[in-house]
Amino acid sequence: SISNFTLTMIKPDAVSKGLTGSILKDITDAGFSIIALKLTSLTLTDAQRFYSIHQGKPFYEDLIQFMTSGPIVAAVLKKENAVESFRKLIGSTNPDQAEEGTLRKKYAESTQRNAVHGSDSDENATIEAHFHFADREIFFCL
Ligand code: YYY
Ligand code: MG
Repeated sequence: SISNFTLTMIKPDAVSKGLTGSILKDITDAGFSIIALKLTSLTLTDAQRFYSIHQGKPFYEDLIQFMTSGPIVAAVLKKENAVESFRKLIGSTNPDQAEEGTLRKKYAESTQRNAVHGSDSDENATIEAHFHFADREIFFCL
């Protein structure tokens, strides 16, 4: 199905290394419009809620710890078929398996510290966009 938008987070590893500008440029060069954007952070409760689907998995506690360790950048991105197109741009969860030219290949340190989040379905893109942004902060006109 065709979705117009997806939600991304530039994760604490990439923000702390000053990669925000490069990553946003790669994203817009790939044809996405940034229709919402903020430098923010996740509280413990926020991170537990955002990643609740992964609760109980062996990596969950460390993931929550990492995602609350520093500032992140949240953005809503608009493009035709945005969810699938952006998942292709970010590459595999494990950067060692990510294709050349993908954001995780270029910027990730490890499976946990993998630089960028992307929504995995249209339904989750809607949930995740509203997790970070009020309606008035999302500009579909862009
Ligand atoms: O959607 P994606 O981010 O590519 O991976 P998920 O399977 O949804 O896992 C979310 C997040 O959890 C992943 O980006 C890093 C972390 N993680 C991990 O630390 N170790 C794993 N074996 C799997 C995922
Ligand atoms: Mg996922």
